[in-house]
Amino acid sequence: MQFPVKHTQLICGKHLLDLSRPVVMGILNTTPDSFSDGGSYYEEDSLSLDLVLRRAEQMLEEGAKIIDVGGESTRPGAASVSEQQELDRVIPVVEALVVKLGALVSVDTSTASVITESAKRGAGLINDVRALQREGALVAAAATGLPVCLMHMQGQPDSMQKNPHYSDVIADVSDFLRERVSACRAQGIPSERIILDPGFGFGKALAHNLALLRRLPELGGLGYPLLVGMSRKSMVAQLLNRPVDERLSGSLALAMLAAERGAAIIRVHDVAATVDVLKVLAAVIE
Ligand code: 9MG
Repeated sequence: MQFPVKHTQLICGKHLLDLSRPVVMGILNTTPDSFSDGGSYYEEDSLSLDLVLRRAEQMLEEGAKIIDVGGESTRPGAASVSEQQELDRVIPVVEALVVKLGALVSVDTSTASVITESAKRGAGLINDVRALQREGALVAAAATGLPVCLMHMQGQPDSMQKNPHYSDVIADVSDFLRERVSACRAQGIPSERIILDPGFGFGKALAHNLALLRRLPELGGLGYPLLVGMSRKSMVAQLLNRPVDERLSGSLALAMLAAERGAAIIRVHDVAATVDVLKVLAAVIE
């Protein structure tokens, strides 16, 4: 087995991201209510840029190549967030990470104004769990010239885990991603700027998640780098029956399996441990 060689370098604004080996994207949620790290950077009910910067710096030192900043919790059942709240949470953080740390920042958003304002502040990647389907998002993303990650989700976060159903999960996810690629191409986003993501845990039962992981190489066959996020998610809980703070080993096993099956970007909370796992994998593969 070899790591996939297509699209090995992604131009992310001022950064060149080498994807010839799987890389780690560190998660930085600026929300008070995300399922794992929600509220971690709040002091007396307000977001502390100091705490955010400290955590981002730690993740970069541990080997993260990208920091994914989000201002909306998309965990199952999460409350929606207003556009202004999202802007207020995300934009100062993007600016601080770019200016103070020189980080490659990915913005986890579906909102057109957040896409536009983040790009102006130096973000290098747009990560949209709604695959640029929200009003204005596709046009806004195309105008930035940045790479986009298009993720599959069945339903919406408030209800997506109620009764997920597929006739063939691989075919359904592939068809959706192909359609979103066409929409991006039609809007002028070149294929070299597209990343795909099956959306583990987004409107999927355990069997769907496992099938997607097992057959990840088929999604890689669509011809775009794959991003995956399984870190500490409920699929780990379903497999191991562990609370959220005891899901490290399960998350690492899933990261390793995804990388071995061709994932190019692994989105995680536990950066140092995941970087170690990927080093071991690289040594075995080559
Ligand atoms: C924001 N977010 C939460 N989970 C995610 C996943 O699995 N993939 C991507 N691209 N983003 C995610």
